Amino acid sequence: MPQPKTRWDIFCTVVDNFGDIGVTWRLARQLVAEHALPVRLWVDDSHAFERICPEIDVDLAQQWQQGVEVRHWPSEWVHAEAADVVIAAFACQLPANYMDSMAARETPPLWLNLDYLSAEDWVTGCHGLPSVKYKTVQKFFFFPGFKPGTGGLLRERGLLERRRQFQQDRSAQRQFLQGLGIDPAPDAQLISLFAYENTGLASWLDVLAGDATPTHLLVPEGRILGDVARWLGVETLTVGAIQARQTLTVQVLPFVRQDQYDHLLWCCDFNAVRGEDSFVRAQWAGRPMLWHIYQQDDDIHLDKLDAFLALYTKGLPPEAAQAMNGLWRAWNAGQPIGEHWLAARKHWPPLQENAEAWCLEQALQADLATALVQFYVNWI
Ligand code: TRH
Repeated sequence: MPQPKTRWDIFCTVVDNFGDIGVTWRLARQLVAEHALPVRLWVDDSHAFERICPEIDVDLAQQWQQGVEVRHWPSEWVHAEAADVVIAAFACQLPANYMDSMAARETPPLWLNLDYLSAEDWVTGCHGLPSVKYKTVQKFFFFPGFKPGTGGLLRERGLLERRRQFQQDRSAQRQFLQGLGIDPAPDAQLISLFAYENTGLASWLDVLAGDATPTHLLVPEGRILGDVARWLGVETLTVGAIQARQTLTVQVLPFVRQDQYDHLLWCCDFNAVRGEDSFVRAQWAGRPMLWHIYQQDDDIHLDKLDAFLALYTKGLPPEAAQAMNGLWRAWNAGQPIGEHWLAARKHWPPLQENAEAWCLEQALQADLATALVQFYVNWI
């Protein structure tokens, strides 16, 4: 293991939404809490950060949050001495002066590009390869992933034990939900819905509303709310709104801290998630899920979707795998998913077992923070 004083800098530009800051904030906290490393997290957009960490003072250039030194990444860079390990998240461009300060060090730092998560085969071959060089400083690719030979997934120590304990404790779940003002009917299925705009939503809500089993749908405020409001036939939906149609109750939730969001996922029977970080957290929840992938140019995200589906459904009986594939593909094409939902419901027990088995299989890999620390140890 490295010297305790090995200093780490993580750079994050918020491109859009919350995934960039969501991933880097989680990683920074884990490096501090579990590896006792001094970590600076440089973020260019404190307002996005504030949504998932309300303690952030958006006016401060420097502050400490949960042991992490949080630094505002200004457009006019001020000098900062380069750390021993430098992580550029999602290929963000480091300030030119900082790169010079990396090159000016007696021993060059380990410079890593923390890439996007993908289940595609090529990731294993590219993980850990050298990338560009700046003067004496070599950059390396670091790929998170689902297979041995990748950098793994972010997973805090003891996460699955905590999750299982919580899922076995009905009163803890009730208390948590009540804290968010959620009071579902005892026989209702709980579903969380965090997604981008999606024209396929209405057909799902139609089916849920007409179902014999009541559903309590929890929708954190965000991009899908417009589609929900349209289906409900209301002008707007704000935090706290509760609307019922037949057997479906829809409730709009505020954005909560990351660990609260985890607990929400752990409470739900089914989680619709998106992007990268909530997608991973739903896997650790061990419950059936639906992924709204982040759209990329030329539909290259569809290859990523298929690559993940192939891995995730490999342990399912063929009909259940087919139902899952149909549901996920239709959702990501913005097509009606009502029929696909009903098809998936027919295979609920295997889908539940698969969600837990997948989670356990993924937990066999080293977590991403530990893999990063190990990468550094091997490198020196
Ligand atoms: O917000 P996302 O769509 O993020 C991203 C970005 O678009 C990014 O540019 C892109 O590269 C990436 O997706 C693939 O979805 P994601 O990744 O799930 O991030 C959401 C974060 O917000 C995650 O850390 C969980 C957190 N969150 C909360 O903390 N509280 C909440 O209430 C909710 C709903 C989410």
